[in-house]
Amino acid sequence: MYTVKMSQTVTQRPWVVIPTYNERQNIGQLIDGLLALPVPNLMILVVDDHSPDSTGEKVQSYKDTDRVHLLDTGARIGFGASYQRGFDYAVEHKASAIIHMDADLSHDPVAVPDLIAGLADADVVIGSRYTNGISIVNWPMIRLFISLGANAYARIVTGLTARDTTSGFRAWRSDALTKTNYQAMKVDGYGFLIAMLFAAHRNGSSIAEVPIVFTERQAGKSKMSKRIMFESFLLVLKLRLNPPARS
Ligand SMILES: Nc1nc2c(ncn2[C@@H]2O[C@H](COP(=O)(O)OP(=O)(O)OP(=O)(O)O)[C@@H](O)[C@H]2O)c(=O)[nH]1
Ligand SMILES: [Mg+2]
Repeated sequence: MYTVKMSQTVTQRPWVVIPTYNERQNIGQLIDGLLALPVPNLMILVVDDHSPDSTGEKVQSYKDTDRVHLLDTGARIGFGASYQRGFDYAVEHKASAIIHMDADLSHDPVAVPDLIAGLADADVVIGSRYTNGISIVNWPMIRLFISLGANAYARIVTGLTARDTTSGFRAWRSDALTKTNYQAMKVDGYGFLIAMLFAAHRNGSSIAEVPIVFTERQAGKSKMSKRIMFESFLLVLKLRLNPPARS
């Protein structure tokens, strides 16, 4: 049973951080879904890499609600660097918890309260595609094999026990997030997500998983490249050989 005091502290000021590049077709539906949640104090930060499709302008159309913030990075700084900027922003705004998720509606906002509730018992909660069998809608078989293989590889090499080490849908207690020293990580894409989880594991943060249903994007284009996948493969080896110092 959750202790009321603990969950109240964490739920006081949660921020959702969403990196975007050309997500104009998706971002409105995502923001609407988040604003409709029974979490009235949930704050939303979109970190947009100055998308040419004017994703930023779409976010700005929500300026009447002070719950939606836009951080325009001014150029394509990348997924990992956008998260670094976004986390800094949320921490500066005294976030009690930080949730991060993709903009392409693969991550259903309806799961956000479950992730936040999980923080009563854990420092990090992963929205996991692989804790309840396999909960993925509309993925080609090859994509599933690559994801399962990447997860098995990351677990074996790093010693992480989570089933879904590359999920981009997670909730963090602010102190656990800060303790990862995420600013120092110089990796992009899935590698950034694995590095953060590994740092949390090394710091002794408790990591839990709650099942989510992941749905393949319907609109817009994927930005994750083979280069990013290869970099992530190398990063996992580097983490094993040269782990970050414990804090
Ligand atoms: N700010 C910023 N966001 C990015 C960048 N690349 C990807 N994103 C965002 O990161 C999230 C995940 O990217 P996706 O392209 O959906 O990657 P993915 O989910 O691994 O791949 P798919 O399943 O094929 O869509 C989305 O919200 C993207 O808009 C980038 O260079 N900068
Ligand atoms: Mg996606």
